[in-house]
Amino acid sequence: LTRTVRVLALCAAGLLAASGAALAQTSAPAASTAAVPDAPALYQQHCAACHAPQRTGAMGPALLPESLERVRPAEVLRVIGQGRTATQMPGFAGTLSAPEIQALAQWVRSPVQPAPTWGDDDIRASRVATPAPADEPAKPVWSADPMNLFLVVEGGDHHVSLLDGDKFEVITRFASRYALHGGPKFTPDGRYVFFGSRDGWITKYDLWRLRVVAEVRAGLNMRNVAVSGDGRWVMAANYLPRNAVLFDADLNLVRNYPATSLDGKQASRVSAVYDATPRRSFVVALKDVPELWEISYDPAAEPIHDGYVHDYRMGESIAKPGFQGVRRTPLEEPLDDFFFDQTYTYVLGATRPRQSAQAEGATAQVVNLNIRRKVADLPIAGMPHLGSGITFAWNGTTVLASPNLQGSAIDVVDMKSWKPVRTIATPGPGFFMRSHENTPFAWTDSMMSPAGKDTLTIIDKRTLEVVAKVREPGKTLAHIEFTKDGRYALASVWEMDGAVVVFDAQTFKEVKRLPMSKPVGKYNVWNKITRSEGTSH
Ligand code: DHE
Repeated sequence: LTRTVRVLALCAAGLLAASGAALAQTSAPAASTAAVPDAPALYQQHCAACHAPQRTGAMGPALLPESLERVRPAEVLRVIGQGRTATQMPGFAGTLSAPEIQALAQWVRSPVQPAPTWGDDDIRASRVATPAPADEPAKPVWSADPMNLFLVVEGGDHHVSLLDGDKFEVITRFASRYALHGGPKFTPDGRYVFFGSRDGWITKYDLWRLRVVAEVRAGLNMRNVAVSGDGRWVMAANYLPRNAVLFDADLNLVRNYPATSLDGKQASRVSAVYDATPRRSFVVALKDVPELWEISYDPAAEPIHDGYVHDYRMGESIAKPGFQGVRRTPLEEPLDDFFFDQTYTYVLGATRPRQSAQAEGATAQVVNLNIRRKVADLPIAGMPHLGSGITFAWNGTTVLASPNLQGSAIDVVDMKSWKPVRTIATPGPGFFMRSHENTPFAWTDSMMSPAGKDTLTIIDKRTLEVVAKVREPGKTLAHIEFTKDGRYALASVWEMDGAVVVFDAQTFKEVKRLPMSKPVGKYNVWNKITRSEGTSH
């Protein structure tokens, strides 16, 4: 776990990079002779103008313990002292003494007192919308296959590139909110996309007109967003505040769901929310409370009151919670990262080791959403990254293949018996795995390992054997996504001066390379909206 955390911290380095932010400079250097630097006063004097008085972020990113969790202390010191190039975050080494910088770096990791809040009024006040003029034609301003577009999230300088997936050319590149995380989510027609940032911003972007349509800040520290299969609803999962928030498709607040246990006594961070289109619901995992939530957006679903209530009219195996009501599935252990089978009956979830527990290893579990209980334990050692898993047909059954954040392996599990069928060795722990219906191969990275981070391992889905490796020596090579037809696999050179590399999915040869600034992820419109079995949804 320590190594995992260290690598994640490396990935996240630069949280202080204030995109578009300028820290307030004062003309007089603060006294460097003070015995104990007054960090709160220094913060208000030098940082509050951009990062907000309560450190919740404004033009600059939030500086809360939750936001800084994944940034190394040395990096915080470096950014305060030297600033960040290509942003408006200046260096303070000439203004503040070393002990003052040290004190500030330490203090921004302490909880804000009183704890910052982000209520319904804050959410509503943060919303900005720029709808399309009524006389503007509703058609793309570019010529390309609208179903074979890729969005590439470039974490290096917080931009997004829109890529023509046939010509592999950039159609446009635009600035994003600071530190997007999780996959952008598309409306079912592929026209609009919603991005979520770690600081809680949701951005709705019109891919046809190449414009931001609306933005809202859903929370102070967010995990991800989901868009309903009918394109009418957007839900955000937050760590801070501890809630899930429902919006309409124009990002107007609809309902705020505090993530509390049924008795109201325990509040939980929300790990993630996903859309379950065939069920017409959102499924929400709570990190600290052993419950899995399902919230229906089916207008035909009658409202029920919250709780562990069975609908006796339909028997126990009811699938539909009431419209916008919370149906809770009680669990033994909270779920973190999770994944659905292709029918959306089962949730396969990983349980992260508790911080207090001594490397007991993660367990993974299978929950049947219809009967609303756990039906199996998945015997996977290490830390399976189920959210990045894929499914495919093998040997008369359907299997799940999942990367493992701790083990140097891909775990393959039979989805009928829920038994492991193979452990495929890789050069190191990996984060992402991808395939496509039209290719016999699955690709995975080993980006969590210093030795294997430059290698993609290609596995034959028919034999479950490794058939090839693709390398980018000394660099991090990770995160794959296929074109609409499955003919090409696009991978990221995850460096500041990185690239998206296009590989022929049959020969594994490079066919094109597009320079990008740390392209953390890429997302194909068609594969996402059709819920391809080879990619995340
Ligand atoms: Fe992610 C997706 C959780 C760290 C890059 N990551 C997700 C999702 C979850 C998740 C639940 C699915 C959301 C979705 O797509 O809607 N990620 C976590 C963690 O719990 C973890 C391990 C620690 C944390 O503090 O968040 C974590 N993630 C990272 C990183 O360090 C990565 C590598 C770099 C970064 O930018 O933060 C990272 N996560 C990603 C990416 C996706 C993602 C690129 C989307 C993958 C996709 O193809 O759909």
